[in-house]
Amino acid sequence: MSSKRIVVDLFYDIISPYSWISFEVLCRYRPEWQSMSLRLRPFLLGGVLKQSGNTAPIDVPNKMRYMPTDIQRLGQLYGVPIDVPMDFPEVVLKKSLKAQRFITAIDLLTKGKSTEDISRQLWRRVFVSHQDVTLPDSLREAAKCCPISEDIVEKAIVSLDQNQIKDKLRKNTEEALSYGAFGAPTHVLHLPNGPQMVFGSDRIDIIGALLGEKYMGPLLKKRLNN
Ligand code: GSH
Repeated sequence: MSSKRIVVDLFYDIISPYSWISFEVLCRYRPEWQSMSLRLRPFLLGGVLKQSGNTAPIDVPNKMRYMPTDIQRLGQLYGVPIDVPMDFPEVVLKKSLKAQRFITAIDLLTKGKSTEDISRQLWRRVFVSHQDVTLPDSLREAAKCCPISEDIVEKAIVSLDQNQIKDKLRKNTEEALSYGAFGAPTHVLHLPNGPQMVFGSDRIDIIGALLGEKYMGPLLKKRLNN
């Protein structure tokens, strides 16, 4: 493999608990997988499901009943403190549009420096402390837990309905769709022989294999060679 790093786009939405799992595992592997250049790409899961013709999990009652248990199990196995809220269907219906636009704005305003922090704090609000992520004050609260200046936060809040942010989020969503996205998390590996799309937080081992890197489990436990 050449020494040039391979861009791995993680397209995610904070309404998707599976995206949080992928995000945390890939952030853990970022210093370990030297060939990977991880790019965090907020998109709109609702748009992806609709435009790909997929059925939203919320429209499949058995899936919605199964998901909390699956997520709880995965959270423990992957070391991510997810606790699916009892009113998850209502939370999904409230949508993640403002939160995703806020991440997009923070990403642009901090040139990517605070994208990881703000995304994690918004996931924590939905899946740990079960708090709102739709109102400006909720977004401000999330940002208080990150090293982001108040000035930047206010600029981001003001820009939530501006075309630059709306367009950027739409472009991310369209780009993911163009690589074949139908849900979240969607990963796109920009390999020398062409892009490869990988769906799901349960495919990190496949991502490692495609990059030619060693996967040592979700908790990145290094095994001793014997
Ligand atoms: N097996 C995947 C994983 O473990 O990550 C499931 C991911 C998943 O169900 N994601 C939801 C989705 O996009 C959003 S939270 N579902 C669409 C589908 O599965 O077709």
